[in-house]
Amino acid sequence: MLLLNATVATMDGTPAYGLVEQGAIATRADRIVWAGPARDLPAEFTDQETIDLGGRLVTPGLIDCHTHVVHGGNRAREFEMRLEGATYEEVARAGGGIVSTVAATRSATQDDLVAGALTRVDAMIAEGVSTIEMKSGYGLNVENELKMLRAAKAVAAQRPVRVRTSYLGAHAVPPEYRDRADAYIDEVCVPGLEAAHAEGLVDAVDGFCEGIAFSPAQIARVFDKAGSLGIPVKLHAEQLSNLGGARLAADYGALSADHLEYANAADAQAMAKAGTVAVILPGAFYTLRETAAPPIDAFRENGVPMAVATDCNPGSSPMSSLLLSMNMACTLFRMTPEEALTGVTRNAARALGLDDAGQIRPGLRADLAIWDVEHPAELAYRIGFNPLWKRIYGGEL
Ligand code: DI6
Ligand code: FE
Repeated sequence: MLLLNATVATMDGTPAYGLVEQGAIATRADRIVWAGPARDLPAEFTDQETIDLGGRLVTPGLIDCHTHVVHGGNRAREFEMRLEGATYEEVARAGGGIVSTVAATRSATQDDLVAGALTRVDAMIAEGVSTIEMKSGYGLNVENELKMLRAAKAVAAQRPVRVRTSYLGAHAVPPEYRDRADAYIDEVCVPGLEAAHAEGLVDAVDGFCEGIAFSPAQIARVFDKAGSLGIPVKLHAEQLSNLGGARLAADYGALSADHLEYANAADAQAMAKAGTVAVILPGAFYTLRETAAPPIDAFRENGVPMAVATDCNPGSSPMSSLLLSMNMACTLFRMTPEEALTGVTRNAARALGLDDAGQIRPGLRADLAIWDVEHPAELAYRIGFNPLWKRIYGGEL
């Protein structure tokens, strides 16, 4: 395929979006084989099926690198109760909170989970997303953690989208292990990881390091098992308090540390040294009406790569719009539109350990989003508006 008359945001790390005006992109099978100014296009690519983009903007296909898109039920009633003045305890006593999602996920069949996820995944694809990370973490026993990961894989079989799975057995302590978090790690979380890995269901291992979840020492036990299995790690860190999760992640050479509202400059330095990506999740900040913002300036000054994701989940971020998360990252956290777009392309790929996506250059996958906009800043600027014109996934329109 040959795309002509394109404005190409290559996101290749050169300044100003790596923008090429009057550009051309050639693809063969599922790969980009050439990209650059049309006047430099080699003759060998001119005999291909040609699409004139009329000056439209082409970006790499977007990558949502942190989602809990597979889950049972929803928490709209809990949202309503909180707005009616119910306290957190009242919500919990009425069966709300994360435990209600665990119950709904356990009682769902794998097909139910796939059907529910597809409603959100389709919204993501409609916004130019081509790769989605999906976590387990609402099963919290071996059988149901495996069911969630199998459902994530099944989504990829039913839609033109790439799925990367993260095992999040250390997300919360289930009711049957109340006050026995250590036993949960040893008896469920670690054996569940071994079982999921044996089935080929784990691309990365994640955890929730927080007062209401697991301590750094407990997470370290899960990360040690991941290391012995050769699986990369990432971590929900410093979302509600600073427990040292970001430094733990850096110590383990994590792909990413995510949320980071309570991270500080020392955390940013440790992450920079380890090459750990900061995944910024403005949807959770917004939904929880958090007031502490992640230390964007410290990440910038230390050269920590920043990604942006939806955190799509039924509790703290019931959001499936990656474009909206880009807007929020700019308006709430003062990221630039270029940082936001880098955060859902090049740096999102890095947060998933992918070296074949997130930029437009020869050799990478032909996953492209074509937009009816004049300038890439428009993608972060508009609110609740989807300018996607067409999407190319694996070289297919
Ligand atoms: N941090 C979050 O914001 C979500 N999980 C996590 O580790 C919350 C998940 C939920 O409330 O269902
Ligand atoms: Fe999350």
